[in-house]
Amino acid sequence: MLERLERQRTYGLVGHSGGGKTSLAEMFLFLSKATDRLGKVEQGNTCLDFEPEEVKRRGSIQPGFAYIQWNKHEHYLVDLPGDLNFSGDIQYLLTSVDSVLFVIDGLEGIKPLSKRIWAEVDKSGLPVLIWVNKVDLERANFEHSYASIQENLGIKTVVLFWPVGSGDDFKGVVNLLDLKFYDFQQKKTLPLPAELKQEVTTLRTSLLEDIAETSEELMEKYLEQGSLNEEELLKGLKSAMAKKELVPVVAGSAWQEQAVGLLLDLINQIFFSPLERPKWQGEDNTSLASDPDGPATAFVCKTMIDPFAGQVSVLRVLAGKIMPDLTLVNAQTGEKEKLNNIFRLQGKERLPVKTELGPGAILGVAKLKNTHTGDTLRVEDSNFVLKLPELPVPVVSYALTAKKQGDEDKIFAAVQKILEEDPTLKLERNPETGDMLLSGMGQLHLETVVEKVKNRYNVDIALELPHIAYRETIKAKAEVQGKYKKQTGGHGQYGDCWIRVEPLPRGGGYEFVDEIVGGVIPKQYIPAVDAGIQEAAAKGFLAGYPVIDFKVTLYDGSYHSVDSSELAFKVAGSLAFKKAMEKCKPILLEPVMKVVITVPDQYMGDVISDISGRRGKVLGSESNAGYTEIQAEVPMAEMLTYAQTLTSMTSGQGIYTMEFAHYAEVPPPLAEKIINENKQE
Ligand SMILES: Nc1nc2c(ncn2[C@@H]2O[C@H](COP(=O)(O)OP(=O)(O)O)[C@@H](O)[C@H]2O)c(=O)[nH]1
Ligand SMILES: [Mg+2]
Repeated sequence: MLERLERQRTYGLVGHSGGGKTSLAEMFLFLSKATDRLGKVEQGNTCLDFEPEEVKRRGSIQPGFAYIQWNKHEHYLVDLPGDLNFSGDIQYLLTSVDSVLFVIDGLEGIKPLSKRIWAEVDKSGLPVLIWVNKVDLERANFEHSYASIQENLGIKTVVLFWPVGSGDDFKGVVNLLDLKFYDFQQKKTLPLPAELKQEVTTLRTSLLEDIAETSEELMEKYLEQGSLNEEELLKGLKSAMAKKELVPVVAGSAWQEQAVGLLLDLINQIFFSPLERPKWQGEDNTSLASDPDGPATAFVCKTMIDPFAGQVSVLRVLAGKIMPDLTLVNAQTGEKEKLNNIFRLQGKERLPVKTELGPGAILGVAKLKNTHTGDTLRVEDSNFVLKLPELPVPVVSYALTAKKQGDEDKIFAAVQKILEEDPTLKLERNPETGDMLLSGMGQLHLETVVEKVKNRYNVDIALELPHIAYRETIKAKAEVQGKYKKQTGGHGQYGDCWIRVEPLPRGGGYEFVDEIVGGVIPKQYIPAVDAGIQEAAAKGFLAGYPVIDFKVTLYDGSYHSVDSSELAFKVAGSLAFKKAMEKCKPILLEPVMKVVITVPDQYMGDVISDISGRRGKVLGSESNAGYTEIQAEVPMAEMLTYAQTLTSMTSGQGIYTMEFAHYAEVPPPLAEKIINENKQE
């Protein structure tokens, strides 16, 4: 098995949507004969974008998994979504691969959103190889793309495949590792043409120097021999990649199969095998070696729901050996899970596996009992739990409603199933507003949920703006009496209390102070007064929203030895509260969000003036590497459709995060409008 694992590569194709990741993976499948027909994204017939939502969009919204064999090596490859709407997948899958093939569009170079995705790759610490794609296009410009990589990604790069020509004139690439010229027309390797020698010599020298500089030993050799042989170069390069000191760059075209075969060879040469990767980091400072003889352990990096076959868990084998019928324990749920059938994933196809698979394998298993994305499966006597990357908090929320009457009950169950697939989605009922709220990373994220529910369960959902959870409070102090007295035939009702009501600072909540002396209200009735006040406060006074941030002091009252009861004092409390509200200058409060917006510098002015237009307050801004981060506080009611605005204002280059900050007074004219609307309802 060791020998086999040395020849195994597990990597992710990462990069901005549209760069050509899926097309490249599709070409990998075709060249390696894993498929006999080349799928094309725009024809909607690729192996990897098979979900109806992807076929419709002509683009990936789900990760794709594939397995190929190339020159006696096995590759497990993952085509990651190229959009931060799917950050959850990006994070968990970066955790599950050993290397990254970063794909950029040779026409556009590094786009602002590629930079954001790069930031995730950078955080993952994985070795990276950059593929500059689409060099076949007329306006493609490798020099420009290469410069934009150096300028934007803040890394030291070296060129490994140097493209000769571009567009229709893209003749071939020079592999600077072996100094051979690969000719596209003849589809073979040729000696280096004389006219390229000078340029190639310069590039080769800087490659040698850059690699030599990463290790003292290599530098000595280089100075001694005046060169490095291919083996030394590769070894040096691999270790520099692992230390994140160098990122090699290659160029070609996924579409025309230009240099894709060379790329596969290079992956065999410079990506880590699972035996070479660093140890897995677990919780509580534990670690686990990526060792086939270690305790069998796997990470659930994705869950997919197939309406027919049910749930498929995708596992990355971290250590040990996994084979059909193996039973593992879920570290999170404690459940014993038997892996009845295991299979490799090839898009939607399943390739059954009968043998044992070691670390690095990515495989699917159907119908586990109680296992979710992010869980660790392990042998019984292990205590290893993989440390998870931190997931971003969902920023965009919509209320879900049924388009067809009678579908309301189905919505919750159907959406709940989709949630299994994606830990960055949240579904909750807001008991106060009655909304069924779905929260996610962005509009696109939530729309794909709605599409999936429609395609899989035939339930039509509309996304609507959520209701705002307003609050009420007071601005003045008052002392009032609440007296409840009822004389009926027999047993009467008597409760009487004097309370002082005063405002508390924002966030102060509710306080109740008992200052009764001499038993003017007997002890057992005091909690009833408190309860009566709280009950009335929850129902609100102005517009039916809970009253918060006030203090009540119960300081006087009276009782009747026969007619007094808990109920009577509760009613007295609530009467007192209502009377107090009339005198205490009640106001309406609204939730204010802390918003952090990041946009390319040139949009800063527009974004700031838009925030002011939303009754927002800009707290500060900071510029760094072409981006400005703006911190602001904005009422939630003004942020409900912000995602769309920001996208159109910044051509899709802005992002933001948002969290609840505090409640603040609604300006009086607006408050009046909200109060009137609520009265009508
Ligand atoms: N000319 C050209 N077009 C390409 C190439 N690779 C991908 N494309 C096109 O670029 C678009 C986006 O490709 P896709 O593979 O979906 O990108 P992804 O979002 O990164 O997976 C599609 O229309 C592809 O046909 C390439 O090498 N050359
Ligand atoms: Mg794609």
